[in-house]
Amino acid sequence: MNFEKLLSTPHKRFNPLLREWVLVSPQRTERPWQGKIEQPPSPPSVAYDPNCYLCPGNKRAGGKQTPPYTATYAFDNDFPALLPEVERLQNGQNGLLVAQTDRGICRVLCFSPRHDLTIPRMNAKELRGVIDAWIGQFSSLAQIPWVRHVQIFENRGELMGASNPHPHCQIWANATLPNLPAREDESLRSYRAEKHSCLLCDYLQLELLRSERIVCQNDAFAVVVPFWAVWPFETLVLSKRHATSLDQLKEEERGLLGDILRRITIRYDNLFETAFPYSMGFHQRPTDGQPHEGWHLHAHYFPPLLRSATVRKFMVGYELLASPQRDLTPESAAARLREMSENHYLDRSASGSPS
Ligand code: H2U
Ligand code: ZN
Repeated sequence: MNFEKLLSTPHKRFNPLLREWVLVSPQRTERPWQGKIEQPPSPPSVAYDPNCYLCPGNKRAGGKQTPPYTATYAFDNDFPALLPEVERLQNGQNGLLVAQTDRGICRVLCFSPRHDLTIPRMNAKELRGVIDAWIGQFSSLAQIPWVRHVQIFENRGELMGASNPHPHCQIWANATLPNLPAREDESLRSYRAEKHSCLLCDYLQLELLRSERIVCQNDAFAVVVPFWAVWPFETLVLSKRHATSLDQLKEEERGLLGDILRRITIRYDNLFETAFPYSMGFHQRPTDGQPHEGWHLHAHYFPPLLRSATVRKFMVGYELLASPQRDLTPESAAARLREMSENHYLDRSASGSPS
């Protein structure tokens, strides 16, 4: 295929993980914008906020007390979406009114006691603390016999619906495989059955060879704007070694995961010199007791911003009714992110050079 020509011609790209198409319209990037302008987010400037539910020593919204924690802090969500004990109910009238109860555990993990310390501004030790907490949460939840899936995710910024500016993520564990991991599971399994290799290992090799969509990498991880990206600056973080879940990462790889997450989030913040909003999360093997050797650990970043800190992409119209669509090509997005500095803009001196 002539990939060069794709960069100026409307076309569809196939997402092999979700087995769906995205429409790419590169000829449309100059389209004028007279629509919604968002307020740029103002990053929290205080290390401790007496009114924050998640700061150490404060009272939470539900009335519980947050202890004076000094590193990471995980607690059961005071307003959980799922409950561990529910009556088993199932309904399937005519295959049309289908419902069933699901049980689950929802937790919140504060990344640090500091109200203003986001992932891109953490040092290696602080990042390692977050990664160890993720691994600890994943491992302990995975051991619960009825837990079949553990989802770790971070909503960063008001634009993504985060309800609190204190850096944190959520962890939802439940008894059934949710929609998107289930679709990825099917794709990874059928690729393995057909080709006797791993879809994401093979994909990463192609991307490393071509390099046009690689944003950054280290010895253990690579960040790529996927060929089939939907969001303007969407990225995929892939482990270079075939590991099925975070708990399989070796000592050195855990440090390198912190390094790669810091580097991609600094690039994101630098892109529009703002606390770049996103939803991110890890996809890992199901936790039903089977080995799931075909699974390949990865993280998705889905940021909504399009052309500045104040203009976002809306998933509306054609996207809601027909198919996802993008104007900026994944290759241009990768090039933009690649040219960003890995010194955070807030750490630069007034002269503009890194401090
Ligand atoms: P988000 O910012 O991603 O919405 O996550 C914050 C979560 O923290 C949210 O699910 C919980 C909310 O229910 N929370 C508590 O459990 N206790 C509180 O005191 C505040 C927020
Ligand atoms: Zn706080």
